[in-house]
Amino acid sequence: MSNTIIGDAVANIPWEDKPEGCIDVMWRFSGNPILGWNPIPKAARIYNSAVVPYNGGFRGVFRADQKNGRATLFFGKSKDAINWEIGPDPIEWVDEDGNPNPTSYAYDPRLVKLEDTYYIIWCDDMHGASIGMGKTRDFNTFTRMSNPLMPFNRNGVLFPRKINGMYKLFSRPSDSGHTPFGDLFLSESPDLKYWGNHKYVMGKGGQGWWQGTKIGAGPIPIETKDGWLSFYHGVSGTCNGFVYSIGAVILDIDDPAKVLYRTRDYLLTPEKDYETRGFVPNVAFPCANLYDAETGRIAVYYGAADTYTAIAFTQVDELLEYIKNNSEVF
Ligand code: BMA
Repeated sequence: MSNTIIGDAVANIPWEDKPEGCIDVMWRFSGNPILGWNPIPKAARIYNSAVVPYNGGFRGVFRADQKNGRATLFFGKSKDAINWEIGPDPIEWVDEDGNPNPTSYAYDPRLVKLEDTYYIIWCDDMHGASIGMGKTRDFNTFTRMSNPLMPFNRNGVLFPRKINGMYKLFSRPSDSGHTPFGDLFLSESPDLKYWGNHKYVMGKGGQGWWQGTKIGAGPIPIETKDGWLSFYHGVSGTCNGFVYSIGAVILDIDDPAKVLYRTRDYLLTPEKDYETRGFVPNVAFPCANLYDAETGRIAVYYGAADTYTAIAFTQVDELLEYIKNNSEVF
């Protein structure tokens, strides 16, 4: 029993106990990667993807780079959140009137249940990288909504409930290329359409060189008794290119623009072959988490090397304690 997470008990999320001798607070699934090269006929690589519990099983929205190189979103379902049935075709988006409303490209989806609707947030093309938003109730009809923020922006992450009557959205303002900068901001909306009251949350850098170039929000934040637990990616610029690692932050429960604690050291950095070798080497990019509120088990889904989908585990009480005791000074 843990009861530190305020949320549902989902006993069948993927889980493995920490391997004997492991000193880390986050550890990898021994079955990684769960998706490899050419996982379905229409995709070369599926990674940076989002999953949620659904009717005793799981559903997901997957970033699939097709064989023409373009990133597209596919729908998938699974009984165990490890073995996925994805596609075979990309999601066919419609507008609010039910007319076709295709994306030109779409990547790095996040997926969250808010009230009785599942919302998908992704990196969309609005004359350059911008945040896209859409919704579905049944994973059959997918409706595109208006873009919440102006370009250029990426890593939009919606909170799983309203806070003081307002929806909250993380974003990371950027440029139209492989952005060499980036901090985390928070916006709010009464209706998921009009967004404002933008606030700075936290920036790159600090003591941790692993997050010295840019940072970006990751999975949907998890509500805990100590605040919002939010995994994010931190990027280091090396002479061989960017390196993407995973960190975490605890934010004030009533005002998530307020940082309480933030990891000084990364929780996971590319080490394994499937993280250090692939289409883009040295990338661990978290986009989803599943949790079981009863045991405090958390499974983090991350894209590895822009090629694979992988899972890492952590336990909420151990993790919160670790973050508090090894926090960034800011
Ligand atoms: C970012 C995004 C991610 C990708 C990462 C590393 O800018 O495009 O989708 O995983 O770069 O290539």
